[in-house]
Amino acid sequence: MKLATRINSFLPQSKNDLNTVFEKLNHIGINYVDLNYPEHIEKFSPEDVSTMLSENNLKLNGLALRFKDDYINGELGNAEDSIAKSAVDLCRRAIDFCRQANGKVVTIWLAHDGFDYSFQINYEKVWNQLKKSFADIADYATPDIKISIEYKPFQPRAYAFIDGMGITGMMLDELNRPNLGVTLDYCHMLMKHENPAFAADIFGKRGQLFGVHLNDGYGLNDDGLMIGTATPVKTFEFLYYLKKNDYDNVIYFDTFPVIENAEEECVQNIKTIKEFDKKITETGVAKIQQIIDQNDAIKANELVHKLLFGCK
Ligand SMILES: [Mn+2]
Repeated sequence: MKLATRINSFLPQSKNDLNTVFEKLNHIGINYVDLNYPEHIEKFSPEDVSTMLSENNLKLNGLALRFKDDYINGELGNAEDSIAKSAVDLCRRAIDFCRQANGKVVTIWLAHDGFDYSFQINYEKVWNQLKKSFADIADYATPDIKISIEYKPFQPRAYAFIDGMGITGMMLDELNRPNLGVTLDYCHMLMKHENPAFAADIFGKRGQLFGVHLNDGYGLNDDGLMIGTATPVKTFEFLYYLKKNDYDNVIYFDTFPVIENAEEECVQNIKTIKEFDKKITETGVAKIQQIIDQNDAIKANELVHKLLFGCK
């Protein structure tokens, strides 16, 4: 399994030293890393990052854009042309850095493209602006870097623009770039009242699933709980579709241990995903599919009994 975890959960408990974080990750069995751009790499060159990672038996999965300060009223879709342009430039610099540091994916979560009030934005204008920007960014990243859109329905904005699987799918469809895909964040999907497995099947089947952020929550908030703790049945179904669709990219634990020790919390996530995976493998993808194909709620619940309680 290709596993990564949230660096910002480790930094405060590691004297804010990236190398100490990498040592800890290697020690507990994490093999991939996603870094925030520019936040995590400000002091480092791409070569520094490559060296630090390889010394700790880690590989760079990629970079995740973090837009701050100037971007609070929108990034790619900002109404000010100069700010929108600088957001695209930041993405281009992230692509350059990612390529030089041997990463594969640049993840874009548009935290501030959205709105808080009625009559606040021109939806069609923002849509066209985002489309043009994503096309530019994906073409700049061609052929070796993937661009992955991470959607979230709200927070920090009351309404995000790229808020769910539907509009993300529209964007991918209209742009039709082979290196443009999606990162599914499990908690974000629960916030949108999506069933995570649904998007995992649709995007997974189309070869558009470039990243997975696994965590758990209660749906009202981006809780970032340990995986499989709040909605284990949905987690089973989600992981089933990853396996069914031969998902071979990184699974990133996007969890927020604050009270907990970050290493212990991550070890628990690793243990949990291995247990889920073992149970799905033992039950069998073909067998599970056979049950789904019967479209029968009672049979589906029998499958849940089997997965959770080990019933025959
Ligand atoms: Mn995430």
